[in-house]
Amino acid sequence: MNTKTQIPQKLNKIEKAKAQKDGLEVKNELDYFAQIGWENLDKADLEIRLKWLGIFFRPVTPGKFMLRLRIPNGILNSEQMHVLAGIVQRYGEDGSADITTRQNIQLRGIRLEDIPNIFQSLHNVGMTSVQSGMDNVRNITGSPVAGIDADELIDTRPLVQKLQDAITNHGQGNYDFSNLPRKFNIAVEGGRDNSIHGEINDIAFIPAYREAKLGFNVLVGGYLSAQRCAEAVPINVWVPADNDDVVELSLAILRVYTQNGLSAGLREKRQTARIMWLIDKWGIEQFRAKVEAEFGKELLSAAPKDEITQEKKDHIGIYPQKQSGYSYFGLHVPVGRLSAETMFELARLAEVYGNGEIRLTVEQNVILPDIANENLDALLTEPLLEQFSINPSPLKRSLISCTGKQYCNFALVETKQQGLKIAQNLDRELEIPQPVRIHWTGCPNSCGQPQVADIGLLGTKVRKDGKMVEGVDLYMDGKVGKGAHLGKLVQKGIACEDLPEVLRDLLITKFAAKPKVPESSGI
Ligand code: SRM
Ligand code: SF4
Repeated sequence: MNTKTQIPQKLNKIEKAKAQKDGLEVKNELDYFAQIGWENLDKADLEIRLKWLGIFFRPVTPGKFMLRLRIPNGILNSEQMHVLAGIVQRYGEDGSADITTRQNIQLRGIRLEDIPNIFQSLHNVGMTSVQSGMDNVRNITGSPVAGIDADELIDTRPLVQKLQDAITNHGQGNYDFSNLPRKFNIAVEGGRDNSIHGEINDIAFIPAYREAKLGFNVLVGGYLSAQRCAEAVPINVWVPADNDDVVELSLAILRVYTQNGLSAGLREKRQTARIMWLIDKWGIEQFRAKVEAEFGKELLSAAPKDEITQEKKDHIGIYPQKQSGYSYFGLHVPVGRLSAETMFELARLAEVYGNGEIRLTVEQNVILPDIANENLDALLTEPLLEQFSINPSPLKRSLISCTGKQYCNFALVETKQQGLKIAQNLDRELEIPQPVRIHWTGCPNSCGQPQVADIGLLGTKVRKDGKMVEGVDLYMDGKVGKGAHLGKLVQKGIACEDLPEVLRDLLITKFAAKPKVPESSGI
């Protein structure tokens, strides 16, 4: 085939690579890749297409790949966690894992030659990493306490699973949805606290009653990026929760996005390719009409109000479930970092005390559900709870961080360790009466969502004393839960070395923190 004459020149580099060979094609070449070694792979296969299988070449640690899974609704079982722990364990010091801001897990240290075996072991326990990166629908988030929350309106678990199955062809890969103009995020909320950050998803399903029937109002187009951050907007659609309309509507939106990507110019510039740009171009009415035509039946107008009535919960601590006699434990995992050891331990605790289930939150933490109340005291004595506390200090508790410089080549600053250290020190120095959500992100891509934070820190470079040093831009006043809205940039270019001082002042002046009184010397 003479690709040069068939691939439109105006396509961006990624689009050209996709037009030459769909990302999913590398699925059939993994044994061959394992044989020839990563150094001998075609550059586009290595750096672009492997991401269709969730395999990320890391220029910071060449040869040691990151594997991004899919954990629908953030729920996995102990057997699956065991398998993931075993995978990273074999890489010794290189092996670790992160809970992500999309209720998901990424594994580190992976060697390409092991991928065929790893994929087999994931398949054996019903897991997949397919279509978790690049121009695909990313891990689909749902209420972390689905099915156990007494205030729940809709159990999101079956809906999220059905969505994932339809979009990924039950984890096998689905060419119908493997060539979107850009990444795509879907979130399904079933509770009252907007636990999934509906406002920053390309599609968000938000619980709402229409004529006394329970279903979802639908928001579209929310996203964060270096170019622009946009809150999701209502599309004036309501779908019931008790049939397949959530899935069918999502697929219709994805088809409209995919099919019009070229004609609407989305495939020319990566920076203006998210679905919000299509909505802007057409206007929400025309966008809705196109989606309705693709959906194939009349779309109902949105319910007058939604049911998000609560402040966002972080789920850390012990909470009664709607099942009488049972509680869930929310464990704080500092900046989401897991080791093989802690993963094995989580699996064991879930088996011994719960029903084997482990849940993840977008705050990068873990929930162990279904703990019989008579076992609460015993679980409290487990050594893992010293590391993954149910009652962490206030700033540490609400700290979120993207990957940062340790593994990400986009990063302008180290995030996780620095964020943790500063939070711990300020927790020691200050009495902080209310939770303050600090989000760190290593570059303007905003994976650590600084715009949803009380205090958002976005990595940058700063000139200080004639030298370029690591710094951050400061965002403030992001609101989550009920009435969510994005925060604003309030100060540019704070050198990281000055940050503890700046944060201390902010906490005192804006969040009513007070310096702790030093303990009396007893003299
Ligand atoms: Fe992200 C790219 C990590 C959530 C916006 N993101 C990347 C890459 C793949 C860049 C790269 O190749 O190195 C990062 C991988 C680093 C690594 O080794 O871990 C990366 N993003 C992450 C994670 C792991 C951050 C975390 O520590 O939790 C999150 C993985 C989620 C998942 O499980 O799928 C992650 N990324 C997000 C979010 C938050 C969210 O979804 O709520 C956003 C903003 C929301 C959004 O997408 O609208 C986000 N990531 C981006 C962007 C900017 C997208 C854009 O439209 O411009 C990029 C760059 C890109 O796509 O070109 C990016
Ligand atoms: Fe990497 Fe930037 Fe995303 Fe952090 S925000 S993970 S530094 S791309």
